[in-house]
Amino acid sequence: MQIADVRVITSCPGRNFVTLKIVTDEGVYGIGDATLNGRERAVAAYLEEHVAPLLIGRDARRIEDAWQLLYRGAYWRRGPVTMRAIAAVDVALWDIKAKAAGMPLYDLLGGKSREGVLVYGHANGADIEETCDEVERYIGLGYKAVRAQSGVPGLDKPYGVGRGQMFYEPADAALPTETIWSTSKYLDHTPKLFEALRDRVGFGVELLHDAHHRLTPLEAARLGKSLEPYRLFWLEDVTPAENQEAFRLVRQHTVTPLAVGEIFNTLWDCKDLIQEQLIDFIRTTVVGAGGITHLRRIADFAAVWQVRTGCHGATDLSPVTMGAALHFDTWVPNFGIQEYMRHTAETDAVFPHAYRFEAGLLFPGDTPGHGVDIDETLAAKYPYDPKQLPIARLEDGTMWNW
Ligand code: KDG
Ligand code: MG
Repeated sequence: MQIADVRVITSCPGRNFVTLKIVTDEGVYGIGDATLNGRERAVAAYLEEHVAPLLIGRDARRIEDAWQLLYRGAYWRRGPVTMRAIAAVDVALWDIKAKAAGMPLYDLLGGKSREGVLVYGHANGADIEETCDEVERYIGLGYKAVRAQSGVPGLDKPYGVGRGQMFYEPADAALPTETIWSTSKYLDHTPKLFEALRDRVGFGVELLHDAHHRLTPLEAARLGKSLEPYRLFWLEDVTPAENQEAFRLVRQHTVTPLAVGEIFNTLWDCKDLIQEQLIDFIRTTVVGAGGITHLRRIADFAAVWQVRTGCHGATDLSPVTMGAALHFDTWVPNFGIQEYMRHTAETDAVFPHAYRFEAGLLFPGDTPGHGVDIDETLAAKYPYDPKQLPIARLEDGTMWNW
């Protein structure tokens, strides 16, 4: 079964997505996601110029060899652009193999470890009251786990607060929107949010929160400690993790569970965090970390230290990544939770998919492959629309982490 055609499809059905379609000489095709929010063209060019010519004529069944070719063979390793391009090829090839075998992908990976995939939704509000209302709305929709983000008094556009939608869409302008950040205002406010939430909804629902890389290790430790009474499922990205050792300080001071990794691309980015048991959940996902082939290695490594998975699943991860991640989640023994932000109706129409939500769980469906397709004719009606992520500055103008 040889690779006969490789197509890169860039489209904006509500937001930008880069999708890879690999077609074999036997007519079976596979779909992969290559979206890198705000830097879409870089991955599309990497795939078109440097990867597609290597794939034509290769045996589509040799997934591992293709992965090694693209990783080792490029000489220049790792990084978000390279690893997303590799992920797109890898996921498309797993899709082809599972379709050719007539199996849902989870069966090819080793079969179901669970019946359904626990997901968390995104509740956000302009203030504490509105956020509590939103969390209740999610509970009413059947969610068993909810991430809560609230506006902070004195800060205009804090991270994670949407505009009356069921999702938070940060990439909103062709040039980055500037936001202002104050750690002290945020640290004063956030424990009040979770106190109010537990008063309102009790302890029967899992609550999560994302600090989005804004804190220093000591501030992160303080936040973790102050949130302990409210028993979070996890506290995410409390401090940037380029320096993995920074998490030692956080860990020494709090038993609030920690989650990191949506911006990591390889096992090398998180191996110290995992083997020193500095985190509880690893957030790498299929498109971010080199596809099913590499994500599986990260998960197996994490299992040794009882670190569980928590795949990134914001709207910039296309339905293709969601579908593939759900098959992975259904199989992976050390599963923790899956993030789930709903896509717009336009996105769902361009990517017909087999997965469905029911009573707080997502189910990948049983169609052969990962169960997500692309309607190329419809995709062509939504041309690329350049959008970048916002940036954050401190109140004195200093550039900070968004
Ligand atoms: O593109 C950036 C988003 O994926 C990110 O801001 C979302 O932090 C995020 C999350 O936890 O979903
Ligand atoms: Mg996050």
